[in-house]
Amino acid sequence: MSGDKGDGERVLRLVTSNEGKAMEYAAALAGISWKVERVAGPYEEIQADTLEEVAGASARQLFAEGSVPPPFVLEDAGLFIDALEGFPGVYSAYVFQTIGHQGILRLMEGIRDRDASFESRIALCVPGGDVELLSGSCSGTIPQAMRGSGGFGFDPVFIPEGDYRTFAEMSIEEKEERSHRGRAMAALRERLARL
Ligand code: ITT
Repeated sequence: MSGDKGDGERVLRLVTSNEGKAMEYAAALAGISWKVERVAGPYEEIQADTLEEVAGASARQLFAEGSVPPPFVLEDAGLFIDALEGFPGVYSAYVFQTIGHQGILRLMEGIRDRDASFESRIALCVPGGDVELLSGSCSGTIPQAMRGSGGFGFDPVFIPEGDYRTFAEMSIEEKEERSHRGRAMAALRERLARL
């Protein structure tokens, strides 16, 4: 049976090129009855207008290629800034690689509305090839300057609602309790318990 190593332990593959993301999955999925195995090779991210389309289409493509046996998960996430009409959104990876968090702060110079949200869409490909989507989101604000050295990506420029610290100033557990990914991973844990 796919996902069963033969000794009763079930294996979920996590496909990501992002080390920080992989660490968050390892922390959140420790202690469940699944062994999480990272597949570090990049997959071809399908271009689309929404995170769910990107995640869903990428997972279906990966299943069709047959290189990663299901069950596996991949995730598309992004930062959506209200005053920038949702930018960088689905372009977050590209924007992070090009202008980085300094670029985001520059774009936000002089803008009073600092509201933003982080969104996560996990695509779970189950044995047989069906793809299911699990979501998580986190509202917050963009600070005036970057703060903190933890986490990854845009973490130094995002303060979750109800807190005063950026994600980069939190421990991995504190970020998980509040974050888009933490919420999507909680839904994933529930789903895996029924798989
Ligand atoms: P994979 O697709 O290989 O998993 P990626 O880095 O491209 O890795 P995403 O497309 O999901 O991951 O994320 C797009 C960008 O959004 C990513 O480069 C980060 O800069 C940013 N991002 C996503 N989740 C984040 C988080 O929890 N904290 C900070 N930045 C995040």
